[in-house]
This record gives sequence, structure tokens and C-alpha cells, in this order.
Amino acid sequence: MGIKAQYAVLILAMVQIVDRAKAGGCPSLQQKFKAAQAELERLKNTGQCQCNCEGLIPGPAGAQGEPGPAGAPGPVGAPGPAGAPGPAGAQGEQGPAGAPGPAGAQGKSGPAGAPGPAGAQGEQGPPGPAGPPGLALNQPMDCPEGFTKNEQLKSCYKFITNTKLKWIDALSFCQSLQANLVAIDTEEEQAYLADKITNGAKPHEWFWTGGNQLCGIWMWSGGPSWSTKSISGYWNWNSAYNPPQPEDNHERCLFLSNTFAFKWHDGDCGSGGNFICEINLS
Ligand SMILES: [Ca+2]
Ligand SMILES: [Ca+2]
Repeated sequence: MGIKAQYAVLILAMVQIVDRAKAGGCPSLQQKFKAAQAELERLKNTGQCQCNCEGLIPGPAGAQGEPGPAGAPGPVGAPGPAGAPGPAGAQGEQGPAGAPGPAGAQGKSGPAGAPGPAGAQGEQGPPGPAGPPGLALNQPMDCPEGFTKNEQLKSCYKFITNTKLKWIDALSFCQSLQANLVAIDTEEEQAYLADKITNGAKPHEWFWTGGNQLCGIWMWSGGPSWSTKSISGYWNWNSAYNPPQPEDNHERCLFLSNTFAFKWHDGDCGSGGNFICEINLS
């Protein structure tokens, strides 16, 4: 093969490699990555959920102001003045027979000066400023119109079935009603919700709850009625399902469905669904 032909083959091989790189070796992974980027961007743009969860978690109560620093000690007293020199020795007496008298003794030095007075104690520093106030939660004494009261659970509930919203939009909707997306705190609350869905609101459809893993761990989202809290104590995941729930994948929001006997499943937060708002009564 001549040198020109070898060169042409090499150029052709490079072009093919570049084309393959442009096309991407793994289209499904690329698509997933792009979808994940787009979802993250959307959540950031809502101003409600970022992976640092600003807006989902109310700010903590302000810390108490710290005490002011102790006053500085007073200055050390100045040393006393040096002692005055002693008096000059007396003149020697005149010696007998005209002998000269002895020379006068030298005067002694004066005593050391007394130490100066101690400096005054420094004043105490002013107290630190008060911390900012914590976020006050608005907990009404009774349920607003459109909510159903449960005396035992001390909560109000609203089942939204006339519009299907993505999880983040369902959260916003509940918050606009001074409510939160529901948090299932006990077995009694779970049973109540299952009963209400079965015997009323759309028994064959599924409902978003406030459970989500948008910030790394499973939490009940916060809002006007309570602060975001981790899902602990009561759990009802469908661990016997195949695959066991929750899955360690892109599904990060918790829904209830009659299909799974209301055992908890995680689903894609971007799906539109019914949802349940809750207000805790004080
Ligand atoms: Ca609850
Ligand atoms: Ca799932």
C-alpha cells in the first residue's frame, strides 16, 4: 500500500471514531443523565427544593446571644519614686595638736520607693445581640373550610383529586392552603387515609404524600403546619414487593395506592397524581 493510501485509511478511521464519540457510546445512560440534569434544574428554579433543601426546611430558631467578653484587667500600677539620697556625713572633728580630722562618712542611699496602687478592674463587656426569631408555625384551632377533621389524629385532611400534579407542585398547592403534604406518622393515620381513599376519593387511583428523598434521606416535607422531619418511628414500605420498596433509584417521592394495599411505594416525583394535604391542630 502506498503512503497516500495509508494516510487515507488513517483519516477515515479517525473520522469514524469522532462520529462514534459524537453519537455517544451509551445512549440510555446519556438520556438518563440529561433527564436527571433537567429535573435538578427544574427543582432549583422552583425556589422550593434544592438538594440543600432551602424552602423545604424552615430555618432553625435563632441562637441565644452570647455573653459579652470579660472586661480587660486594669493597668499595672507604676513603681514608686526612687528614694532620696541620704544626708551628707558630718564634718570630722578637729584633731588634737593640729592633726586634720577624718573625712566625713558617705551618705546612705534612700529606701526603695513603695509600689504604685493596683490598676482598677476593667468593666464587663456588653451582652451579645439576641439571635433572630425562629420560624413560627401557624397551627389553627380548627380545620379550614374544605378540610375534614379527625379528632383522634388531631389533624385536618383534604384529598385533592380534581387535578393531577407533580409532587413539587402538589407540595406548593398544600402550602398555599396553609397546609403540608400529608405525613403518615402512625398506624392509625395510615388506616384512616386508606379508608378515606377506599370509601371516597378515587379508590383506584394513587395519591402523593409528603414523603420524599430529594435531600438524601427519606423525610416528610415541611410547610406552614410543621417543619420537615425524617421518616422515623412508623414505616410501611412494601418491602415484600418485587423489587422491594423503596428502590435505590430515581424514584424519590412516596405515594399511596389501593393497588398495593396502601403499602408505601416510591415513584417518579415528576408524575402527575392526586395528593393529600394535612394540617396539624394545636
Ligand atoms: Ca400526619
Ligand atoms: Ca418504586
